[in-house]
Amino acid sequence: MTDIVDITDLYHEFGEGRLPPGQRETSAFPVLSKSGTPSVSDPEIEVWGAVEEPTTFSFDEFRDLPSGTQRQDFHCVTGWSKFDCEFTGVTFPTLAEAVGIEDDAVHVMFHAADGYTTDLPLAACDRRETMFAWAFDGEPLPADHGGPLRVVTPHRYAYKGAKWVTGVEFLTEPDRGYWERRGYSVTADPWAEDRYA
Ligand SMILES: Nc1nc2c(c(=O)[nH]1)N[C@H]1C(S)=C(S)[C@@H](COP(=O)(O)O)O[C@H]1N2
Ligand SMILES: [Mo]
Repeated sequence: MTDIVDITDLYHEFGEGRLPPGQRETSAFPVLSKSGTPSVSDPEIEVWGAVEEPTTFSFDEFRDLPSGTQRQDFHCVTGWSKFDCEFTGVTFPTLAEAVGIEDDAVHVMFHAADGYTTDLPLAACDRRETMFAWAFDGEPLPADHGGPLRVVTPHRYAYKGAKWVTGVEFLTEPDRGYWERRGYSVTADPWAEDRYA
């Protein structure tokens, strides 16, 4: 058994309560996808842009990076929150260290197998709770929830977490992802109720 790092107290940095304003707690884990579940079996993860070593990882190579399990909460912008999700994977800072971020990188675009994209300022995603996860509650991540590999962002609304992630692009100026182009917030802080731009 590996240790589980409990980061469910991260809300102290952002707000008063563990349940962000306007959210309802649910024990279910609804599925939200823009266009169904693509079939992905053995993803490659390409990392490019403002990095010292642009790298394409096979899924095996990716899982060989230092990894761990965190207990974290999940906040969907449509109003539900699920507490105590256990995700196993690689943290964003671990990936960033593996490729080396260049000084002029300020923003990140995540790319996914269904054509989904989502963006975040580098400072907002270069945090240990931003994880590339392949297991949920000790089981391989279900395909509907982004398996084999997805991103999770417990400090941001969940649309910042690309399911079926295939690419991480480091940008020297901001660009907008799928929902961000359609009026959703770039910052997406649940405790500030940053739902819409
Ligand atoms: N690739 C991809 N990632 C995605 C989405 C998507 O449509 N495609 N939907 C986002 C949205 S809007 C939410 S709320 C969460 C939902 O994750 P879940 O289906 O595991 O609950 O995934 C996010 N990541
Ligand atoms: Mo969502």
